Amino acid sequence: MSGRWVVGRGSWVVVALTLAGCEHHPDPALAYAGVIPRLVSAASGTGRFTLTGSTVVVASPGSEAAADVARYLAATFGAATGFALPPGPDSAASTIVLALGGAPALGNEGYDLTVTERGVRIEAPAAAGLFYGVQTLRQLLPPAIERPERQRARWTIATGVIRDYPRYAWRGAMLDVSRHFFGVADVKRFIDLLAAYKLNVLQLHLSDDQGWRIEIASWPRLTELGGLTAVGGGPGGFYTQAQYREIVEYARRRYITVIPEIDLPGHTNAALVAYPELNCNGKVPAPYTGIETGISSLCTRRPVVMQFVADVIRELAAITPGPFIHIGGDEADVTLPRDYVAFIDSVQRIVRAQGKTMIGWEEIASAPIDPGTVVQHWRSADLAVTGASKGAHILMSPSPHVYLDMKYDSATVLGQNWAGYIDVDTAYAWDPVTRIPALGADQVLGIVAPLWTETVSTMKEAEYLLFPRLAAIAEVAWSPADAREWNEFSERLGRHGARMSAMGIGFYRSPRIPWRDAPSHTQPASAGP
Ligand code: TNX
Repeated sequence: MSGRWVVGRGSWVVVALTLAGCEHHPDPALAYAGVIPRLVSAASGTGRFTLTGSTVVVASPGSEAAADVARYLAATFGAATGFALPPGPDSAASTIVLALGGAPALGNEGYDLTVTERGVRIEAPAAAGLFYGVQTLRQLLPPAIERPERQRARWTIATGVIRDYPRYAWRGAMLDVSRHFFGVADVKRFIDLLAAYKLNVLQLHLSDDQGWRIEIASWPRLTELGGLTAVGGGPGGFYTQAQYREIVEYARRRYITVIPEIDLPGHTNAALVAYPELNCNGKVPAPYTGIETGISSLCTRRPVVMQFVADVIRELAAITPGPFIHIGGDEADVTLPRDYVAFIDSVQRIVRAQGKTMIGWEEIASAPIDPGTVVQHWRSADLAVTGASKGAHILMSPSPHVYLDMKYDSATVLGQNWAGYIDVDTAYAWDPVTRIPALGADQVLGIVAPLWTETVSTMKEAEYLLFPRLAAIAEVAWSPADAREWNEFSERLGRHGARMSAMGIGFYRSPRIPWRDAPSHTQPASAGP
């Protein structure tokens, strides 16, 4: 194949310079250099493959998982192309092959993708790699592939070769459905957005002072009463366990693990409203619809509280196929430190008894946590280091870089600013390993970018805060550290704007990015707390 390697910084600059002004008829070969998160290696040739109504999808025989990725592909590409992309034989004239096998070194999520004039071949040791190959293929096609209705377009891809695999196994985002509630359809949309950028973890913040969002059959008033409220006095809401399972299954098909988070022992006003016996004074507190934190605590020494925690975690574990339960643990400002430590120790036993591994915000590092516990860093390097010294694995959610509820700049209507303003360069130009020098590279599990929703009440608003920062963070999590460079990324993101628009994302048009498409949206007005 006559190819041009587009890896290595020098050649990326050449690609970027060639691009100016060609957004209407992009050269398909340049698509290889445009993929976000950046590919580990890619070379494009001069040939062309065009997807047509007679293209068939060939999945590895005997693999239900590969067949499911094939169905996902057909559904994802079917809307804009109008093609059925049905299963078909290898001998067909135009094929997309999804083959299990190939280089074991690619790992659980890596893949090789080859485009010839006859078709596309994605080869991966595991089905997740096939899925990520499909996500890359999406971005090799014109942006119109993202539109929900049939397009008049030629679906042409340049011939080429890609080898790609992630840096981190844990690439996540968190959605706070407690401060404002987001229904099942919104969460599915959120999941689809994560999948498009090869993220694989969705942390759902299911309870807080302002609302309890998951049905717990043994404590029904949690949702009957605790689910009624939201920040600013909005309507609240909750998921039944059946709805929650539906979310988990939707995520599973997209290789995303859902991690349920119940915030304990602070952030519990909604639970106290429902069950005042969990409160030390036994009184029913007023429902809380403000945005302060550190205002509530379970009465950790009461036996009924441990019964409550055991029931909640048992029911949660039963609807959680993944190995992790997140127990919050942050900002327990009105819990006595010695009660807090004893409480976290007890909660850990309960989680362990359900066969799950406990995750908590970095504050749990002050308790006697098991080796292998996951500690989520958000503001204190010292706590992260303490956690690591106890054998915990550290998840990086450093608030000055990845808090998606921070404003982009002082003019941003939505969001808060206690951790600073976070424009795209701040979300991009940091590294999980050098962020806390005292941590060893092998102690860092990956990244989770949280979207707290005190100031966010619709998906449109959420997407404005998510994008383009989430695309930048996905690259920090996926792409090799030495392949990342801000100027090159800013050019690539500038060309990616048309694709985000086609995806229906009303993203923030950061002045730091040379956008190549015409603006088609403005900042959403704030719902306000
Ligand atoms: C701090 S980050 C919190 C959340 C708030 C967020 C707002 C963390 C572990 N706790 O309760 O929603 O700030 O930015």
